[in-house]
Amino acid sequence: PAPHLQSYKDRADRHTNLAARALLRCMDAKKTNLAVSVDVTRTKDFFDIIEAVAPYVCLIKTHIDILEDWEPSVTAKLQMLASEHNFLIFEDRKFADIGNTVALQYSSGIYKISDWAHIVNAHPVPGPSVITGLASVGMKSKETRGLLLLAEMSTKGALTTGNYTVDAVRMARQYREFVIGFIAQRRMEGVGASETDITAEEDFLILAPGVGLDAKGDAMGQQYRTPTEVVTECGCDVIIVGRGIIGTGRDIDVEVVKRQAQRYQAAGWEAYENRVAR
Ligand code: BMP
Repeated sequence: PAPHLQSYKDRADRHTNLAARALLRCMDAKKTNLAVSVDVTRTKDFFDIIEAVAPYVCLIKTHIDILEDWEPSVTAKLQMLASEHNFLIFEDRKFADIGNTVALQYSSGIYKISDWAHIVNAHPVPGPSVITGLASVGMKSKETRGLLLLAEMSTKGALTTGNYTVDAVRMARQYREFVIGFIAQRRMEGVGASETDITAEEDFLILAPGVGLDAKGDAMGQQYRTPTEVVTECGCDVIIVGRGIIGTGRDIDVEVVKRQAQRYQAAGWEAYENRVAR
């Protein structure tokens, strides 16, 4: 059967990339396909949110460069929490430059992303060299690292359509040891593939942003769908939720954050169970 009709556990047992395997294992063990996007600018809020949602997530998604009071101890603590609470870390860096530059942006600068992020993502726009550049760092790491390509975006008017998406999937197929899946809005197996392109062991994870239970969008082009639409109907594996959980106000209410995380975890898991039971 297609990957999205199999259980996360079976897929974990079969997956050859260690980061993908760890993520699927964690999803199965914690019964969650929820990733929380911790888009806040103060380190205190960042950790308050992570500690509140940790039991309910498989993945914490960061934009590390929006923290105004970042210091090296932040990423050290994040790593500690990840192993303590069993979740993976995804830095949403969206690399999009020549291979040499993305390798430096991944490994160096003040953030040294490859030291602590299990998963990163890249725009396919530069072509395959963006993958090989990042792989020159990620595949050397002793740790388990994986890359997601942005095959589709959630925003109104996104240019990630048609042949662009098809070519993104073709690129990923050439580098299956490092590219573990896509940021996308639906499954990608059928996209741009002739029968011979797809091998039985191909299992790309689909992580979908643009998920909300209460709002349809924001004032800046974001569009939301429900976990049922995203997971059951479109076959995505992980729901990425930011403001639906952390709220839009300046102050963080950890009790509300916790309740919303539980709510999205339950909705995401039910949507998954309805999918594999079909
Ligand atoms: P929110 O749920 O608050 O709309 O946040 C969505 C998060 O996912 C943001 O961090 C954004 O950068 C990211 N994202 C997205 O919304 N759409 C995409 O297509 C790709 C993204 O990484």
